[in-house]
Amino acid sequence: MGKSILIINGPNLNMLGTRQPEVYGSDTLADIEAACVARGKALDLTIDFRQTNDEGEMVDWIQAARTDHDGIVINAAAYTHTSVAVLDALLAVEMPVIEVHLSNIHQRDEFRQHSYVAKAATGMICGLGAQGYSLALEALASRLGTNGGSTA
Ligand code: CA2
Repeated sequence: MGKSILIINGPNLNMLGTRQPEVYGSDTLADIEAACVARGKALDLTIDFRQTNDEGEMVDWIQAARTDHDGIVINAAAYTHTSVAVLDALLAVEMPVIEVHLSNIHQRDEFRQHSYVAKAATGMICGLGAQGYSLALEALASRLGTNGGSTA
């Protein structure tokens, strides 16, 4: 049976496609979800795609993933740079975690260049726009040993 992947999107990512396309691309979050579901199908992964503007809700979702999911893709957005609570939840979850950012956070403001999430992440993809989510699913499929996952 296919593995289940939780994809978590943080604050303001519900606004994607409406402003700052030069930074974040022109895809909406619904476009990214559709691409993830399609990629997941090819990789035999079930995709649970969510967005929240609430830090506590994000922590609750990460905690629940322990029993409900096999891997996590997370774009914690602004909480990436501020949240020890999200880091602690990720450190406790004991499954592969891939951090994704649409923009290259290392080319941006200094405060965006530090990630608490990175401390708990198996790997991190940034600067490749929406494609980063699909690449994160490839990485998880490979680590979880599902059909279609490349070994790269
Ligand atoms: O590059 C990324 O994916 C970020 O996680 C996006 C976050 C930002 O705080 C991180 O530093 C990097 C912000 C997402 C806000 O997205 C908007 C999109 C359109 C309009 C307003 C906000």
